[in-house]
Amino acid sequence: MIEGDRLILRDCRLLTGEQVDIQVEEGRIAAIAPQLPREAPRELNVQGHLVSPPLVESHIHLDSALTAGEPRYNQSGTLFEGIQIWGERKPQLTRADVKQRAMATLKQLASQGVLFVRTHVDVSTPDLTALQTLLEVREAIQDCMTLQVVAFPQDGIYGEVQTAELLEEALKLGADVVGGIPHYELTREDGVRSVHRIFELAQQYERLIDIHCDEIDDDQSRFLEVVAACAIRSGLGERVTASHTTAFGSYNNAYANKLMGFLRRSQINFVANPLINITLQGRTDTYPKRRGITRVKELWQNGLNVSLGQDCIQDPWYSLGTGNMLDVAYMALHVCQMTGIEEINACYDMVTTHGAKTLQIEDNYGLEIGKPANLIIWQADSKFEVLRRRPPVRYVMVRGRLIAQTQPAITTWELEGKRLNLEPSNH
Ligand code: 17E
Ligand code: FE2
Repeated sequence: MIEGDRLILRDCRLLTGEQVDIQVEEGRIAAIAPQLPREAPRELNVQGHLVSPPLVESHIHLDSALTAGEPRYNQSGTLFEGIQIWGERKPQLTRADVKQRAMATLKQLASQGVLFVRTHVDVSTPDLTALQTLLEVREAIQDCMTLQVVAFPQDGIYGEVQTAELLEEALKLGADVVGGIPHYELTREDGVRSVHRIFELAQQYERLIDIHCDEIDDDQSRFLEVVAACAIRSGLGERVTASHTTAFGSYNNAYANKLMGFLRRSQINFVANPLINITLQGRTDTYPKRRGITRVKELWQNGLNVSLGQDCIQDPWYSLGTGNMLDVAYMALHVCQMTGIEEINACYDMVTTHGAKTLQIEDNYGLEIGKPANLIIWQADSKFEVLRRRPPVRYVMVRGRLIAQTQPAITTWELEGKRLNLEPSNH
């Protein structure tokens, strides 16, 4: 175990390709330069591997994680059956249950290099058990991970009488972000009203906004324009995030092109969740079948900030998931056809720096002098190679402390009696 006070990481490869040493003092990055003089008591030889800022999970639901099959599995594979099953599981939530599953999921994430997480937590409940638990978890893990809690009314702000109040109560209790789900409000008018209410609350309590927006294949689901308009008028801009926005993939191009201009003006962030939405969406299509993902490539080409999330790990919406952000980036790369080299590199950015921008944590994120020494090390030499091979994260470091390491798999061959040991980096 390497202690946090003083340390030099030797022979690091940065994402820019530069070869440098990195000096850590009292948990912060003190110097980045080629061949720093030997003066730290401890050294870690990185052997030319890639040193990156940590992965960022910008959209997950920790309250429902690890509940797949409880009380039953999702047979239709739709968002709506998922909401129904979750509605059956919700009455069984206790603090101990939520805490155990959230901590287990966070540990999965941290061991794979994710140190910054934004979780949505359902507040459409009779009480705020899950929300209060996640706020406690946020404090309990703060020395290791940064957790942002979104107060998320899964059944709509106006679906039941008490939810609007519970949403506000969640903010009073300390939720970091106001959430919403306008496409699931009972009427279009309620959806519009819910977006206005979310902006009102965000301004009153000085919180960020992250709305589940237009997560449906309906080309008439158009709450994104309402979110953009509110972001422009309020000036909240980059403090606002639109999650999912899968209907954007179904809009006609005439409307989509007009909207893109408004989105550029708004400067809001986008989160796509390709693993989930490639399975949830398109369920009412026969063939041709839609891909159920927002216009990630075009948003990125228009200079808008797009990050990626897992959304689910083993829950009523998605029974798979291992906490690996590279699975998410890899799926995005394929489904959005981002196969050009710059596009592949951008998919890596979407689970790192772009996620940090969505979370508005850039002041504490990145490999820069003075910032906390939070970093991960890949046995690979470029973003491209990380995504092509998807190796495990070799080292995870928090404020100069090594908190997790994973040994690479070694393949052993037996060929005509000779043993060959192949380095996994040769694959
Ligand atoms: N709730 C929702 O509205 N949409 C989702 N994709 C999940 C939960 C996972
Ligand atoms: Fe979600």
